[in-house]
Parts: sequence; C-alpha cells; structure tokens
Amino acid sequence: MASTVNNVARKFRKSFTVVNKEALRWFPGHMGRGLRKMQQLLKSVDCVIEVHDARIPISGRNPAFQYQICGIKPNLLVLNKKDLVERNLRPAIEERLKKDGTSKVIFTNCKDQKCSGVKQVIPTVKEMVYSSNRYNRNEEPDFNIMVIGVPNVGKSSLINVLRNTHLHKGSAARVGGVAGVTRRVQNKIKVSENPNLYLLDTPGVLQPTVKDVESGLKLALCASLQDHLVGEEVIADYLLYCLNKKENFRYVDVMGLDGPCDMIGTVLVKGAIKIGKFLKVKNYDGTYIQRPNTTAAAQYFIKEFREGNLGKIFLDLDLIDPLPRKHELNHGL
Ligand SMILES: Nc1nc2c(ncn2[C@@H]2O[C@H](COP(=O)(O)OP(=O)(O)O)[C@@H](O)[C@H]2O)c(=O)[nH]1
Ligand SMILES: [Mg+2]
Repeated sequence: MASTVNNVARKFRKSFTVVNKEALRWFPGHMGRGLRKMQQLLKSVDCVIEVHDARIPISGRNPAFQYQICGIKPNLLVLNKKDLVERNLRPAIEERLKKDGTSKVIFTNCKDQKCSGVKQVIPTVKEMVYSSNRYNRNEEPDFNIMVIGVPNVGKSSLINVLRNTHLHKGSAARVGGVAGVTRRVQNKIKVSENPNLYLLDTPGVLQPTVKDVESGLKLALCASLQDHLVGEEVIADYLLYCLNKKENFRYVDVMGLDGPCDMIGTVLVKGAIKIGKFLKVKNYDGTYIQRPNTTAAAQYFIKEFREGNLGKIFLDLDLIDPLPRKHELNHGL
C-alpha cells in the first residue's frame, strides 16, 4: 500500500506554475491602502489585536506591520480557525513568529464559545496594557482595543465571541446599557471591568501583503482575496497541488474520482458530474448539449476545503522552520 502511494506521489507536480498569466492580474496587490487612517485611529487605542488565519500564519501578513501600523502600541496576534490546523504544529509556528518579533500569539476558534484561546484574549490584553507605556493615554482610565486583519480571518467573529462571553457573565443588563450608549457615540463595546476595557466595534480591514504568487494563492484559498480576482479554477488547481503534496487524498471521494490525480481539468469535470452541475451549451447544429460546469465544481472544491471537509490543512509548512516530521503532523488530526 505504502509503495503504491509513493508511486502515485512521485507523479505529482513538484512546484506550482500558473499557466495563464492573465489570471495573475491581481498581483502585485494593493499594499498600504488605508494604513494612514488606521494610524490615526491608533492614537486612541491602547492595544491592537491582529487576527490572522492560522492556516497561513506567515503568508499575507506584513512583517513590518508592528512598526508601521502599531508603532509603540502593544499588539497581540490571534491566529484564528485553529480548528483547521494540526495542533502539534503550534510550537513550530510560535517559534517562527518569534523570529519576526511577534512574541504574543494566541490560537483561537471563534466558532467555539468555550474555546480556551478565546478566554485568554482579554486577560492577555489587560496584562499587556498594564505593562506598557501608554504615552498620550496615560491619564485615560479606560482601555481601548482595536481589532485588525485581512478579510475573512474572523475579526467580526472574534469581536462577537468576546462580546458574548462578557455579556454572559451576569452583568448583561448593566453592560448592555453602557455599551448601548457608548456604542452610539463612540462605536465601542465594553468587554471587561476594572479597568473598563472597550473593543472598537468595527474591525480595521487590512489589505493582505502579496509578496509572491504562492502567497497570493494561499490567501485566495483562505478567502482573503476575492475568488473572481484570482479565478476559481486557478485556486482549485493550487488546492489540488497542495493536497497532493501532502498526500491528502480525501478529495478523491469528494470529487468523484477513481484515484489521486494531478490534472485539475479531470478533477473538475468529474467533480461537476458528481455534484450534478452542468451548463447548457449551444451545439454547431443549433441543438443544446450539456457540459460539466467546471467553475461550479471549482467553487465546490474550494468550499469543501474552507469548511474543513478535506481535513486540517496547514498551508505555510514551507515557511516554518524546523519542519515537524511527518509522523508528528498526523497526530492532531
Ligand atoms: N472554521 C472556523 N471558521 C471560522 C472561525 N472564525 C470565523 N470563521 C468563519 O470565517 C468566515 C469569516 O469570518 P468573519 O468573522 O466574517 O471574518 P472577518 O472578515 O475578518 O470579519 C465566516 O464564515 C466565519 O464563520 C473559526 O475559528 N474557525
Ligand atoms: Mg468582518
């Protein structure tokens, strides 16, 4: 069995090339937009929470972010969607991030109200603000926190889960009243008392940093770039490449294939047949024929990945050092 898998694996692409360069019109990305506005807002906050997708802890983030955006404010990196990443990769991820100067990292699953990571966020923020120099805000009794990050990493989900956690603590009416009043004026949500800690209720949306084609494709896979900009079929092809590289063959069943395959065309045609998606196309003689809808199949394939139905798939493995050994990776599945 192992040798069959190895034989199959040897046939797969060793690197990913985008054949249709037209599909790369989104690259290089729109860096730096909106930064000035955020820097302005920062004057009234004491701590910044950057949310990013745990499947791509390196890709899409700007390593100079701490200096350019946060400046001197303490910042916490929340790697959300931890449910989609093997647990035992966490130490290697933290180690790698430390090298870039990111020392405070919390892994969260915002879909889980009881998530231990989510519970750590507020106490960690408090501690960070207490031990920081608040400069212009030294006289301010209240602490303000801003949540920022690229699209779709879970910023709104984090704000919601933190708000709900607080409101469930028995002081709902009082807090609700305060939050209601303050929110209208200042767009803040009270999430803790002694000292009062407020969350700006609109997250700051950052444009992802697209350093190279592959980091763009990873961001697209995680829905931080718009699908149509990159093209669903290109994203699906990159997903197939990643799955084969990891020898994760769950897609075989999902896409109705006979076995592992490295040709996205075949995968999408069979996938379209499996999910029953066809396009009516006009034939040369004026009659209509049905063709498998490969775009719909690509969308379905990507959706299955995003929903975690293809397993836990970490996309920045090539950027993590040292690489955990394969048998270690399989543990937290
Ligand atoms: N699997 C998983 N999905 C999440 C998690 N947090 C958020 N999501 C999903 O990710 C998508 C984007 O979340 P959202 O909060 O709107 O992201 P935002 O654009 O950064 O505000 C939504 O479909 C959420 O349901 C998480 O911890 N795990
Ligand atoms: Mg949002």
